Amino acid sequence: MTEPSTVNHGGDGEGLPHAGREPTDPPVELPAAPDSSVTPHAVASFRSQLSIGKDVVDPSTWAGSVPVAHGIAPRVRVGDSRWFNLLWLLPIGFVVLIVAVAAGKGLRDMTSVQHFIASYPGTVVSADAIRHPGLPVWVGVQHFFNLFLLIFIIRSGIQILSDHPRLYWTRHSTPGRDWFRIQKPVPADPLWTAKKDSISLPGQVGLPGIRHSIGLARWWHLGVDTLWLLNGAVFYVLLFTTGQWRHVVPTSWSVIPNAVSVLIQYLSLQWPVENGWVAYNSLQLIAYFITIFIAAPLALVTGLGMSPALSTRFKPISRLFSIQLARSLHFLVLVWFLFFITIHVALVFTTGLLRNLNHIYAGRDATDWVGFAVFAASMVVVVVGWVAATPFTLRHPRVVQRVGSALIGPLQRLFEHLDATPGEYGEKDISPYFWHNGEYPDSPEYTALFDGHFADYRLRINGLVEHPVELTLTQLRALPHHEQITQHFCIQGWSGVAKWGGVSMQTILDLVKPQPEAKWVVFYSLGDGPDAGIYYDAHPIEQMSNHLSMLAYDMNGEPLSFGHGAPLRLRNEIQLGFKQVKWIKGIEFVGRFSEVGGGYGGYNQDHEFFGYRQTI
Ligand SMILES: Nc1nc2c(c(=O)[nH]1)N[C@H]1C(S)=C(S)[C@@H](COP(=O)(O)O)O[C@H]1N2
Ligand SMILES: [Mo]
Repeated sequence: MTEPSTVNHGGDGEGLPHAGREPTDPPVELPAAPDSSVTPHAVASFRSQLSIGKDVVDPSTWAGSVPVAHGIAPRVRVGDSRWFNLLWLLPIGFVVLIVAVAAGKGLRDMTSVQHFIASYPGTVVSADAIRHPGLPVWVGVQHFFNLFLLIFIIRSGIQILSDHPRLYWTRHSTPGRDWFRIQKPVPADPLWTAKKDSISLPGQVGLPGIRHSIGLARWWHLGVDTLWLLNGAVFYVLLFTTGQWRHVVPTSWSVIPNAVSVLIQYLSLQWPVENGWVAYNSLQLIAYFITIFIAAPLALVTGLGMSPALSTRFKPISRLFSIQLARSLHFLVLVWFLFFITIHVALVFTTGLLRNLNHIYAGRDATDWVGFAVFAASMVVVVVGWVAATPFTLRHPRVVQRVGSALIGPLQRLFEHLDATPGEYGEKDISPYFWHNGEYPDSPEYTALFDGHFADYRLRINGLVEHPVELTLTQLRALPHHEQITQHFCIQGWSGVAKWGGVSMQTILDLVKPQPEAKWVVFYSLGDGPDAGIYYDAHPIEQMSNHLSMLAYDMNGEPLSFGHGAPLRLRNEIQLGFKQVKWIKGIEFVGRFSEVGGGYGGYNQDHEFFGYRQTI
């Protein structure tokens, strides 16, 4: 294992200059900082309670030895509380197919339909297509990268879904209001957590399969996404600069009757004569067009629609296009891709395999085995990549974490500079149900504080500050009150709106006066993480002066409950839920977080390979 204190994970001590208070903000009347007994020793005592994570994943001890938990067959809600098991679609689909074939054959016998097929044979062949037939080799290369990258995107996407195996239409993730689930109904236990709700997947289906491995799955998903989008961008550019777009963009409305004609021909089992080298049949053309120009961009847009930073900054958009709508649509894009891939592969194999493979893999119109040979070689790469991905991830999770972070990190860093203005959500938007998450504190220290109604609670703030302080809850409540109604985005996928009351982090900054060297603010919890060592998380100091960064002691007008973090928790609304440390006991200002804990910027970063910037 690497010695954490010597590792520099990206030099994040060199953060951005500390953004101070905005000159337009009204001055805050602060009581003098109370006399403090906080010593550098107190700081060290927090750090010594952290535990560094491991550098390999052992599925049997993973995430606090979370046991394997299986999901259930996918179900869709019909009406208020009836659930339709989607496995029924297999027999139903089979019957529908037989009926459709019978109908196709019946139609084919009708003279009017025969006339229709004669006038719309199925393919629109333009003069231009005849002049420029064929597929250049770059299409084949990009097609390969596209399919290779999609394997990891799809597998890790399913893994991410299995971490909160339910979908909703509104931002409220209310149990029973899910429209889709691959998990049993939510149990009645009021302290049931989203982590307990997560399910395991077979290691060769999910990536990496084990339960609650979302940190690693997200690096695969977001990291490979950047490569996939790059490949797609190159594809778009080449498509339009070479004229190849004519192969995949319908240019006349006659594609519609032609597509209907193709469908009838397929269903009647007398298939159309294909010449994909010149032009695809209209049904195929429409399917390619939807995949390239609708589904792929929608995958990006719906993906970004789940970002806390973007949603919090662009609230009017996210009001309508909520995280859960985005997430549901993102899932439907996956369904389209799976449907497309199945039909596409089936038809490639049944409509002249060798010729089709020569077209796409060898850029030539022939019926020999050349294209097949290239295809077979590329499939070896695909199979090796597929089989190796999970074992590699479990053996080298830090590599996955670093490479993923290198690929998507710059974009996440960019979104960190979005401050969000308060407002937009009102009392009526508050969610009827707000999931619990994380590991509850059970130490004697916490229990004693809780039993004493937190009379003995002290928030210690120290590190690189001019005025280290120790604050009681009464003193915290005496500070200027800040309230915000905001949406919480858990990394696992659920969301909820709540009203938080407490102290703005700007007030805390004004009170303790960070030294110029302070770049990161570390929040320590009274609770442990699932393995060992206390839960903590580091935030860039400039985000602490954002409008929606605060310490909350109230939730929805009541003192914070045990489950939601009593007596004090963090809110930094441009970041995901796991960064909102609950049951806070201390705040330390540091120059770089590589010296804290395992050195990756938080408990989940050290132990479960999350990233320290999680704006998406
Ligand atoms: N101390 C501590 N804070 C924590 C966690 C935890 O396990 N321990 N879980 C985090 C996660 S993953 C989420 S989504 C939110 C959940 O907050 P809630 O239970 O109030 O919904 O708390 C965060 N803060
Ligand atoms: Mo979370």
